[in-house]
Amino acid sequence: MAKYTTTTPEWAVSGSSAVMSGIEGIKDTTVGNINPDFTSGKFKPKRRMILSEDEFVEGVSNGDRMILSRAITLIESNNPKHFAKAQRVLQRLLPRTGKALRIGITGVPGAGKSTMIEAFGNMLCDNGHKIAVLTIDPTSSVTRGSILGDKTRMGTLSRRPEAFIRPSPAGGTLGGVARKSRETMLMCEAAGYDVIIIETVGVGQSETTVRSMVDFFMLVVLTGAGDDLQGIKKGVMELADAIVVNKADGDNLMRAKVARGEYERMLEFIRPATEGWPTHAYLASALTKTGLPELWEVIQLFKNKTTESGVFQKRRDGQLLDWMHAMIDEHLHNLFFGDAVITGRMPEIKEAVLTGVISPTQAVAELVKMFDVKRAVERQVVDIFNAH
Ligand SMILES: Nc1nc2c(ncn2[C@@H]2O[C@H](COP(=O)(O)OP(=O)(O)OP(=O)(O)O)[C@@H](O)[C@H]2O)c(=O)[nH]1
Ligand SMILES: [Mg+2]
Repeated sequence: MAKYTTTTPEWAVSGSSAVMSGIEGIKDTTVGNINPDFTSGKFKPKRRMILSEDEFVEGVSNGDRMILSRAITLIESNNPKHFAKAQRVLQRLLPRTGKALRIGITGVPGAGKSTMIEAFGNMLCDNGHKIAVLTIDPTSSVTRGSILGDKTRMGTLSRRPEAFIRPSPAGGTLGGVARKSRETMLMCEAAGYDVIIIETVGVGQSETTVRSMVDFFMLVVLTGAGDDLQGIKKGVMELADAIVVNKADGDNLMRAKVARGEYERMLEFIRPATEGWPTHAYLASALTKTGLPELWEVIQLFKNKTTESGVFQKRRDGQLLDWMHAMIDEHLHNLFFGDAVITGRMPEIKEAVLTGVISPTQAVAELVKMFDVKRAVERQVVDIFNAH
């Protein structure tokens, strides 16, 4: 055991605080005072800097959490080289994906989503499942904060070997975040996680994005009649397969029951999000863990019913094609607006539209023509170059 000793340096004013000695045996690693274990080769850093494509594929397939983490980092990287490598790895892992149940959770900040995921996740792990928890928060540019926040809120879950928690990728457009999260989800599936939970705070468009990635989507709400209910956007209720009135515990239980009834009445006027599955409101408490086994039963029933009717697979197929279309849209958008000819001519064209010289329709036609011509010329140049 290292022993602390305290001394008072000679320059210190008498009576001032003492200085604690270092811990014996530990040296800092600033230049000139390198831990001898490093130089003697006794201590080797565990992580190799670069993993090969094969190592990624093998590591993820074997459920190696460290390699899975690094594969996700590769997916999140904005470096084109990393992008290409991540895509090759993902391509090879695709046959191992698609087997998990994908659950989305949304709700206002403080509704208790993270606490619920922690309780729910622990329950599922106890039942032999492997859970991956992802968060999507396109508004947050400081993900470090949310990592810490969620890891403490999901403290017990994050320490379990059967659970893997990964916060939202940093910054970027919602489109970029969506691609990264989708591919992260696939990586987790390839690593053997059989339940994927995606949390998003219900702001802006992120809940629509999560809905487009998951099989089952639930909205976590709080009690409070009248005014509070008005605050929930009807649009979000239309996306939900279940509404969970959380914090149905203690003094709040009665109010939660009332709120549940009100949600049930509202749901009568809303078209269910999933064909053949009536959306209902349920009571739960992430704190006392009541209602959670019942919620899992509801999700299982949903899965069985929609699998039988074919709606489950139909939704997944639709999601894949929508994803492809969204990426085509984004790609073409970037190609067009990033084109030097277009950016060069844009101010002039905008001015012409604003002064009524040309109509917006004409403006589009001209811009697209310029774009086409430029690309045709570029192709010709490449052909001529290749011919010589
Ligand atoms: N009484 C009670 N309190 C709860 C329950 N679930 C969560 N809380 C409390 O509500 C607060 C917010 O919970 P979080 O799980 O962080 O909520 P969240 O929806 O993830 O919040 P954001 O991630 O900020 O959007 C915490 O102080 C929790 O302790 C519950 O079932 N009952
Ligand atoms: Mg949270």
